[in-house]
Amino acid sequence: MAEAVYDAYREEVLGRANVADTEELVEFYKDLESQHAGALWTVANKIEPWEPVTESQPVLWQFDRLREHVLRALELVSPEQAGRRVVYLANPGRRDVTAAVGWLYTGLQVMGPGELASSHRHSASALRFIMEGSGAFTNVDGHKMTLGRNDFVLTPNGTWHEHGVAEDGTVCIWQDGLDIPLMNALEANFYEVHPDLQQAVSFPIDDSTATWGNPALRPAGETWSKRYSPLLKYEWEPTYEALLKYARVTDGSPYDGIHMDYVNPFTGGAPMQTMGASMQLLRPGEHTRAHREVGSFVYQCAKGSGHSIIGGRRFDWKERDIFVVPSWMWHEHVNGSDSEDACLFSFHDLPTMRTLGLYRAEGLAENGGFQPVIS
Ligand code: GTQ
Repeated sequence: MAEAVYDAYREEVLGRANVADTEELVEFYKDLESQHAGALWTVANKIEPWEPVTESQPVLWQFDRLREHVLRALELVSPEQAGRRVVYLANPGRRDVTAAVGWLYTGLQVMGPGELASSHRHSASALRFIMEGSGAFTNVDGHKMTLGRNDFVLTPNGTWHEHGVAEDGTVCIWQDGLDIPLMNALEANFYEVHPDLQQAVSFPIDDSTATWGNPALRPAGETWSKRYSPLLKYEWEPTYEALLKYARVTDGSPYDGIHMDYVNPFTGGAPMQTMGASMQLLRPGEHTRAHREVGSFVYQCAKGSGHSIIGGRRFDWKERDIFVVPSWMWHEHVNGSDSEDACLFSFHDLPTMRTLGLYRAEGLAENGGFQPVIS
């Protein structure tokens, strides 16, 4: 049955709104409108869809096309002028908000040697994934961290944070991920500038990773009561090593290959309340099966190359490219190389979905689990 015919059938047979316009009804709708009111049955099917409907489109941003524009921002504005010198990624289906997908924001931040951005805090939670350059650092509530390639870093909501690059460093670019659109949708977003512009460094450099970032070892007697992870920086080398070790003993997920979540080491749960992140390894030639999930995903290729089929469309990616998967959209990943592994970093809003009891996932049953490719 064609989809439109099936929808009409479901509406009639399954008791969805199905009221034809008459002159009298149109008059009635106008009268209601003048009272800032409306008849539910005119909008019911739209506001209560059978399943999640996304306005976001699957999109891929090629880094080698964006990079020159990001570097141009370095010449055009200072961090003092801009606050944060960032080129954000805008989903073409979401002109109403600054969102990359769903209620998630992402952008590419660039800073040069000796530059400093002032300290602030906000209701939005933030994370970073380091793309290139050396000497970058961030200070989160007095915990100063050095940032290396493919490191994953947290800036939980409510924490003071600022970024910079050491005098002897190079131009650095990293990806920012924030739940700004979600905070604004909830009308819950506050923003504050630190009174000192630069906060003090109150702990030894990289103390959070030294304390909490050791595999399966928890510092004896240390406790933690905040709602986010005490580990603020997850370094690339141990992450990649963990994936390689796990790959030796598992077939992995049929949908995601060798797939590991960044967790709060104190609870084993999500690192922040609203957003989580993962790193996955696709073995040479691996082609995962299609599945879909309630939740929005922003991916960055951290290593290798391949393609993903998202909503029936093919997106080819290589290192540093960024792409998004909207909620409840079929997606599958392919490592295009026969000899090299490929790694995809991703962040998502699954902690929000899980907290609210909304998370669901399903695998594609038809066609051996692979989508027909439209384009
Ligand atoms: O570094 O705090 O890309 O507040 C957008 C908003 C980065 C940040 C962004 C922000 C930040």
